Amino acid sequence: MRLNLLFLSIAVAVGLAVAVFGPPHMSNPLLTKDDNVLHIAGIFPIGGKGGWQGGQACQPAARLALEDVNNRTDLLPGFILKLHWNDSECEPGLGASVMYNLLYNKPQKLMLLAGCSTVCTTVAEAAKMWNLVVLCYGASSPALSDRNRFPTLFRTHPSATVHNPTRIKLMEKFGWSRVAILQQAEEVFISTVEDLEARCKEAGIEIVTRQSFLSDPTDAVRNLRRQDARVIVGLFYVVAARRVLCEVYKHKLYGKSYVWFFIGWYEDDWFEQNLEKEKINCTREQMRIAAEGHLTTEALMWNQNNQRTLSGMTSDDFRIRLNEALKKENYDIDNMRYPEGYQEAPLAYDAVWAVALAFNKTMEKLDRVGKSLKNFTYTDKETADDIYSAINSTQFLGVSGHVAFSSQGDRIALTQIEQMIDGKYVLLGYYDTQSDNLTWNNKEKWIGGKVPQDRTIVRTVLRTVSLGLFISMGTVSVVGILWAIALIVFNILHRHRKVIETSHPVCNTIMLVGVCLCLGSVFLLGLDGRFVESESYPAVCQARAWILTLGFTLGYGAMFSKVWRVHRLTTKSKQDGKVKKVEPWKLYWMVGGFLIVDIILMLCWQIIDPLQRSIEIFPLEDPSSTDDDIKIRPELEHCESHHNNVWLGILCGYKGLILIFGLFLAYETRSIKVKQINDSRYVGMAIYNVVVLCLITAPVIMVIASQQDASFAFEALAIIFCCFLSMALVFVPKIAEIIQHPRDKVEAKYNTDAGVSKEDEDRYHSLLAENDELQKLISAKEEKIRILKIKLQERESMKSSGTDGTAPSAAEGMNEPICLGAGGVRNNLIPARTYLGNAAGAQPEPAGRGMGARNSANLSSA
Ligand code: ABU
Repeated sequence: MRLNLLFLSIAVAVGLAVAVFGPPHMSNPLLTKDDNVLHIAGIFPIGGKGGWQGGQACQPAARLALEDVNNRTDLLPGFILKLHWNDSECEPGLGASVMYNLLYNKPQKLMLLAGCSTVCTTVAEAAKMWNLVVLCYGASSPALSDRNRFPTLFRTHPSATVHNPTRIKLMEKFGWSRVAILQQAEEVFISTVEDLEARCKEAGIEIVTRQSFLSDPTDAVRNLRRQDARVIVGLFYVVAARRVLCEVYKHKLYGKSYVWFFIGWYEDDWFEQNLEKEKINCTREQMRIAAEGHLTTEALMWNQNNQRTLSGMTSDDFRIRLNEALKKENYDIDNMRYPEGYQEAPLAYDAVWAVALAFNKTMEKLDRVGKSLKNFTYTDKETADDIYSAINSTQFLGVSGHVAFSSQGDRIALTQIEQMIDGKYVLLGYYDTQSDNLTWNNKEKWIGGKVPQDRTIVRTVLRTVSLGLFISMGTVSVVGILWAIALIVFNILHRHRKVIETSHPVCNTIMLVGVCLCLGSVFLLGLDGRFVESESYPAVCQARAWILTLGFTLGYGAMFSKVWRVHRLTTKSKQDGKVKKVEPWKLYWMVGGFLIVDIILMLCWQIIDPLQRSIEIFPLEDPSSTDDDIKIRPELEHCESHHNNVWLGILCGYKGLILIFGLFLAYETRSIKVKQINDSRYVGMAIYNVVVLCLITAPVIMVIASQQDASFAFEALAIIFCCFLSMALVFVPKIAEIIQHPRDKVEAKYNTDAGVSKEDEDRYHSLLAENDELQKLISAKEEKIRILKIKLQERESMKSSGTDGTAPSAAEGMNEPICLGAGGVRNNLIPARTYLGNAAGAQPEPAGRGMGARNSANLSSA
């Protein structure tokens, strides 16, 4: 857009110029008085506010060159070279205006010298219309290497692309493979960056970000920080460079962690100059701090070998003369205050020499055909071509080094690399792009003593359960497992004891196996990246899920089946009015049913969408004990499948229902004691405990899932607590009973739910004694009846021997009431025995006590 506007303005300017001055070929180039003078036009950027104001030093250098050329008799014999120039301020519009004034005002100019890429681009694009060769002493834009666009352009200034191979070389040398670019939005830098990007891609260097700015670099610099840019190539003119450096200071993008590549053609103290004038909001000291350690690359613009050049001077001689000339223009050279363009001054000096040599060659050629350079007009394409060929083939040793032009009109040059060390530029080495030869002085110095990294090194640290916590939970779990195994043994050994037998020992064993599995799962919950490889982690995930699920189902299912049976017995008994028997297989089937549902669900889960290792990544953290430029990225392993929530929802929903139902049954049967399942109240308590802990633990674990220690501790403690409490509730009363009453007889009326049975025991003994006495009484009565019967029979037979046959029926009538009475006693005794022996029936009150009392009353009355 900016370029389009530029070209538009140039076109308008050209149009205006043509309208005012007429077309180029219509101008009158005839020279009258100064026939021995060859005129050239010069455009120097001097007094502008931005861009490159290198004309400040280049114009005096060109003046020196003119003096030297004109002093040479063997060069342009009979002619002198005269430079007509004006200031472009490095503004393309002003540059175009200056060019038209120079070209349309007498005398006829034979060539155009220009500096600053933006102005060179403008004038070189237009100059072809006047058949003018343009020689740029101060234009680095790679865009100028386009021969189709700039067919008559040559430059003594190397293209900015010569820096790029050097930058790549340095990045490779220091192992930087991730760089960022900050550029001013000018064509010279845009085309340089395009070339740099292509070269980086070729070299496998990642460009992390490319930020550009027009005049204010604040946002661009801030973005660099956001992108964690560490190695940054900065491409901008010096005024913008000062603004950038100030922002670099403010955003702390300097120091041991950052490397900046700046353009090397700024003056040595560029970061301290004009701060007030340009309203830079940083002090000199701050600018110095921010500039420390940066690297520069620049094409060699001063002849390095102190050889005599074409002008007869060495580059040092030239420097002395230039300094003198600059001092005359009031520059404080003695205090190392150099004007802008001091670096490029040899290029301007050599540019004038190149013009002179080319004219010399052309004159010789024109002489041979009877023509003269003096007769050149803007329509004289033939002479223009001769000048073009002459300059194209010009080669000489100048104060800037060997001057030669490539087919694109570019200068071929070495590059030098410098680093700012302690506020001064130190030469680190040279790089010859042509031969890929890096000459290195090993003088680089890095803040912090180490080559900066091209990125923040991120160390991944896997968060694991703390070893102490794992060991302590593991130890408690082992104790629990051993205790559960001991209880299994106890349960089996005493399975025939009433206290165990009526608590369903198989169910107890199932519950204990479940407890062992649940406690075993505590180990699996603590097994993480500390102990297992990431490849094995999915197996741990699956083992965890299976073992905890099955353990829960066995443990809780066994308890659930007991309360469920109690509930069934109670409700059925109420309905039928009969005492029901408990069939153990129904309990086993219930546990088996839960297991089958679990296995089906788990199989579906693990086959369709198996649990995998997933990683939760936490924000970067600073390491606690290192000076290195590293960050810690904590990671935490989780077990998840793709549709984790769906599977967990199904499993937890199903388990939740069983838990809630178990809670309901436990509540319903809270005050019911049945002889068939003697520990149902304790089992109910265990169920309360499990339900409450599960309902608390599940959501809490979801919330604290990212805190590995807390979530492991919470989960492990919940499991341990449930297991230990369940074992204690179910088995401690049984163990106590067996220890208190080693003989089985007493347990015949034992009911763990009935509490202390001493009173019942006494009553039982007294009933037994009473029963015995009644038995004896009955026997005595029966004996008496038998004797009475015999006596009656004897009397009957005595009677019959003396009376009629009706006597026996009277004897039978006497017998009936006696027999009824005896039968009633017997009938009352039998149920009493049955009750005392079997202790059967579901009663809200202790059955033995109620029935025993009633029987006792019957027996007494009998
Ligand atoms: N070395 C100065 C280059 C200036 C420019 O290319 O505009």
